[in-house]
Amino acid sequence: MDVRNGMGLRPLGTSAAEFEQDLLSNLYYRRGTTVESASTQDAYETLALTVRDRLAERRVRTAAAHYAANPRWVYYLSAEYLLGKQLEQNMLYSGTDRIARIALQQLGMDPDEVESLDVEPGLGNGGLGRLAACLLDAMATLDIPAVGYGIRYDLGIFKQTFSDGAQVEKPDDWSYQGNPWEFPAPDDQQTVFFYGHTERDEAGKTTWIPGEVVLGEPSHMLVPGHGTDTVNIVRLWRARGSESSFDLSRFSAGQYAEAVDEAVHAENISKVLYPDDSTDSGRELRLKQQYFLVSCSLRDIIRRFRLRNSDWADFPKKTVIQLNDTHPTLAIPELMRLLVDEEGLNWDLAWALVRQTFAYTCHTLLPEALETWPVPMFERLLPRHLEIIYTINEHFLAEVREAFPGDADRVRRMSLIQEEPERRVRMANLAVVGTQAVNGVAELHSELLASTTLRDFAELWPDKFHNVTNGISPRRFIRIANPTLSSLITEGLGGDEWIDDLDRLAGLEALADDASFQARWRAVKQANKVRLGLGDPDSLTDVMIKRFHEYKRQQLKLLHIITMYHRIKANPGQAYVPRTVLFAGKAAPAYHAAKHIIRLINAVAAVIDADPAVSPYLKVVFPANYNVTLGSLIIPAADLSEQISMAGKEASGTGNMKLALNGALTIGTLDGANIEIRDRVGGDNFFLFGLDTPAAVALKENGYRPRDHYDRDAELRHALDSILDGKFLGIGREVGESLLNSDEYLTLADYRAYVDAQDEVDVAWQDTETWTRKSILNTARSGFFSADRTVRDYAAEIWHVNPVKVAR
Ligand code: 8GP
Repeated sequence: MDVRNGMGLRPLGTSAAEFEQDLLSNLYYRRGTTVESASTQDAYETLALTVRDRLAERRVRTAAAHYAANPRWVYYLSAEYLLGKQLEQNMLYSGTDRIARIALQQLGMDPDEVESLDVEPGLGNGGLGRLAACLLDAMATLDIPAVGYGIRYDLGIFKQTFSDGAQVEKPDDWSYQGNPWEFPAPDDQQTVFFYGHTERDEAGKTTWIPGEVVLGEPSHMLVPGHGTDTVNIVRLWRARGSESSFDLSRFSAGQYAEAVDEAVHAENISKVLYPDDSTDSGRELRLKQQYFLVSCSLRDIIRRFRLRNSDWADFPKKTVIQLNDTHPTLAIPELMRLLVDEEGLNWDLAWALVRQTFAYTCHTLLPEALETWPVPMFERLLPRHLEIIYTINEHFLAEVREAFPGDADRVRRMSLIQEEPERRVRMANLAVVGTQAVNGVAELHSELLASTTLRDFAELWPDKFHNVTNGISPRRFIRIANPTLSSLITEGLGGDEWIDDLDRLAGLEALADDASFQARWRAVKQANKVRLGLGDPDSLTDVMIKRFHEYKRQQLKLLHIITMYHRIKANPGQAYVPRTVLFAGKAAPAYHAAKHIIRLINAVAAVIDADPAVSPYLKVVFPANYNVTLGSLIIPAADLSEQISMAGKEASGTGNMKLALNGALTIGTLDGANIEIRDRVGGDNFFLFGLDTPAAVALKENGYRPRDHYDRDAELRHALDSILDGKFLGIGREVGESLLNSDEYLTLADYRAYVDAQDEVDVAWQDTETWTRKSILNTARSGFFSADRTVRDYAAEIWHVNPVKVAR
């Protein structure tokens, strides 16, 4: 039932005329202006509010249904969310996309111009943050009662610009103009403690006397499901100084900076997203951020639990908390603290409840990406939590000693505290010990976690380890990103049910050889290239879009480009397959090696562009500031998807799935989810090359010498020499030297196989019909990579939750 009826409110209309009326009303009452004097910003905010209003009613109904059901909830804790723009999504999900555009036109406004003001909240770095957003989308679509918790960073991931081809970072003040999608919830504000010391009374009860108190101010954004009435939320916390943090007497004395010192200090906690994708910044502020997120969220989770429940024994029955990597792992000792110190539960009962409540997803294999914190810093910031971790460790190591008597080395490796070379708290170990399930994000990754990175733990608790292969939102990454292909698919399949049931794409197999369907498939790709506006739409669009990291090997792609350049220079008369190579992605600001690669790419692009013998065949483009919005433009235009990481390094990848779903063919190694993509699309429709994980490991163990490959392969030598000799505007010697002298990620070892596979790509491209067939089959066979399937896997294997349908 429409809750508004009971409240005597009028239901919002579904016609363009009614939408227009609501626009006018919102313009007047919420922006205080009229059509005649509205700015584009006024129009945008009003449009957003009018769309939001239509989801708000579903949200109210969802909350009522959840309250009535008192279900088991999924609480997703993540330091990062890359949500992407909200407007287009919310128009689609609320069914207002068509009427909104008509209404705007009726009012004399340009819908495209108005919509262009929607800003992407860049509250994440890369794959991990975007996965969080895709999972929220799928949970809502599958009617799973869920709340995402995160931090409302004032400044999101930096804006990337280029100066002389080098990456320059600019702050991303994403909500400078306000954020119409956000609902503040001041009633649910929380208080967070830091520093100080602990005290114990005679009864043994411990109290934490904090040295700093900060407020956590929540707001939430709506997370609507597609094709259902469920609207979940993502609740983001912002740090605030308490009222007393403003020093009025200092202000009156003219000491303006000092007067706000304390408040500024507090607010810095949610000031900026840490821009490192895989390395530990080691800064106290980051640990503070993590505790801030955890402390606010747990208190909110408990508040919600108490709305319908009173017995702590029921807590794990009603609550599963998924830790998105180790960033929110402090939730484990924090829940222990709340249960033992504040609620007075005994340790053993509290520990049993905690362990049943949490689950942990690991997103990496790189040992340097596993977080650890120096004990002295940890102790200063969170004195009580360190005591709790010590106690957990004592009990845990006793368990290890019992299971593996006399194995002191194992005990040392598994301890929650690293002793050498300095004492540090190991967050991944804590995350495994304090949870009921641990999962990797692709089959290979989960196997490698259990056999290498977390092997000791998998030997102790084999049943705790799971695989849940990542997935992507079909709504965002094909329906919204690629509307023309979506229409063609809907026509081909005779309905649009595939959007929420992606396995139905298999029906396209029957059309893969149909000449007229193929022609239309190509026309869509062509139009998407034109829409992207980079390079010749007839050329093979070859894309590598992802964070810059040496393990992902943008440098390998670059060596291939330089090789193509040399071949064309050597034989200018010949016909070559024209290619547009597109790079996009950011490097962590302190990751110098990755930034050198960026600079070299831009230099190579400039040299090629200036060379009339080469530029008709080869163009390198590198649009700045890759984000969800730019990705959504590039992915539908891609012919070839570069997934060329060193085997055993990429946990999963999700860009690989987005590109395959949009009909790009993959050239890739046997790494991460590439393996599962190839298994499904078929070896004939995938360009495989390079060392597999065992071969890569063996090569490194036997003493890898990159120079051997350089000495042996003339084309490789030519490519590397041209870098070392400064042929590309004098840029990139660091890249060349690092490849020749260390090449940690086996770039040179895979070079020949890669270039040969690229030659096969050129051959395949020239057979247009066969290529189109492969492209259609890639889409047809990508249904497995829907985030809906991923969420179903989590729900069945790890969460054990059931959907709650929201009645109309
Ligand atoms: C990424 C992985 O690199 C990528 O393979 C995977 O697809 C994605 O997570 C989603 O599972 N990892 C991160 O983005 C990341 O920030 N990892 C740091 C925490 C180590």
